[in-house]
Amino acid sequence: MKGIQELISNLDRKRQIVIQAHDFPDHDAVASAFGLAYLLELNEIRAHLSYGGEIQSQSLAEAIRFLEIPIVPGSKLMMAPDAQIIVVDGFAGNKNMVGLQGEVVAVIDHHTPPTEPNCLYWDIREHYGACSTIIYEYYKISTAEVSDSVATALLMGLMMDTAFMTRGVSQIDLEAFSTLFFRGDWQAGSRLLRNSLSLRDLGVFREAINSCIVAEDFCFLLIQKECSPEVMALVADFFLGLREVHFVAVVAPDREDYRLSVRSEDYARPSDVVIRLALEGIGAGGGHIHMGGGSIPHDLFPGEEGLRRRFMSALGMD
Ligand SMILES: [Mn+2]
Repeated sequence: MKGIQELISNLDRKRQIVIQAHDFPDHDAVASAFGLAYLLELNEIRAHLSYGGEIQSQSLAEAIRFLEIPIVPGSKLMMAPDAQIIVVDGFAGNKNMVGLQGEVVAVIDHHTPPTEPNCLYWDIREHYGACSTIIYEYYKISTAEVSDSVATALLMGLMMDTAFMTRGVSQIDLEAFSTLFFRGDWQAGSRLLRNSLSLRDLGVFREAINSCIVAEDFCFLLIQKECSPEVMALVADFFLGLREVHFVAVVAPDREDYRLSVRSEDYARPSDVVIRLALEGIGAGGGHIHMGGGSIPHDLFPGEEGLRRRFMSALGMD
C-alpha cells in the first residue's frame, strides 16, 4: 500500500510544492488537498494549496472559512517555474484541470484515469468512495494524528462524494467514516453539507421540473438558467430519487462550453462509461459508476435532441 513516505521520497524539498485540487473544486478535492498539506507539514514539508477556476459552491466557501483552509485560486499563487505539483481528486490530463506551470510529480485520485498517469508518483484507488478516504489512510499508515479541522474536512469530503454513505461505499470508506465522524465536528460538517441550496436555486429546479424529458428510465435535462456545478449535481440527485428513473443527465451552458453532470444507479450502465461513449468525438467526460461529469465546447454541441439521442444510444436504448 502506498503512503506518505513514498510520496515524500519523490519530492524535492528544495523546490516549491503545490497541491492542486481540480477546477471548480468540490468538498472532496479541497479536503484531500488540505489533509495532505497538513500531513506533509507533520513531516516538515511545506506545501501551497490551490485550485483552478473558482469556488462556485457556497457551502464549500463556508467550509473553507470555517475550517480556515489556506487554499487560493491558482491565479493568485506565485508559482516557481520548477514548482512540483501534486494533483488530488483529479487527473492532470483531464479537461477539468487547468494547465499550470511547473511539473506534475504526483497524482492521488479515486477516478478512473483515461490513461495511465505519466509522473513520478501516482496512487489511484478507483473503488474508494472519496479521495478523502485515501488521505485518511495515509494518516493511518503513518500513525499521524489528524487535526480537528482536517478530520472535519475529510469527513465532509467523504459524505459529499458518497451522498451520505449511500453510493460507491467500500469497507475502508466505512472505517474512515466511523473514525473521522467522532474525531471531527460532524455536526458543523453535516449542517454545511445539508444546506447547499438557497432560495435563489429554486428557479433552476423549476426549470428542470418543467423541461425534463423521460424515456423509459432515462431522464435528460437541459437547463438554460445559470447554474453552478453543485446545483447541477443536486438537480441530478433529485431526479435520480424518482423511483422510475435510474439514469440522469443534466446539461447546462457555461461561458466556454456546455457542462454535464450524470448519475446512475445501474451497475450495468456506469456513469463514466456512458458519458464517454455519449460524448465521443464532441467532448470529454469521466467519473465513477454512480456519478460523472463532462463538457462539450459550444461549437461541437449537437443540440438538445442530438445530445439526448447520443445518450440513448450510449445507454443501449436504440
Ligand atoms: Mn472525489
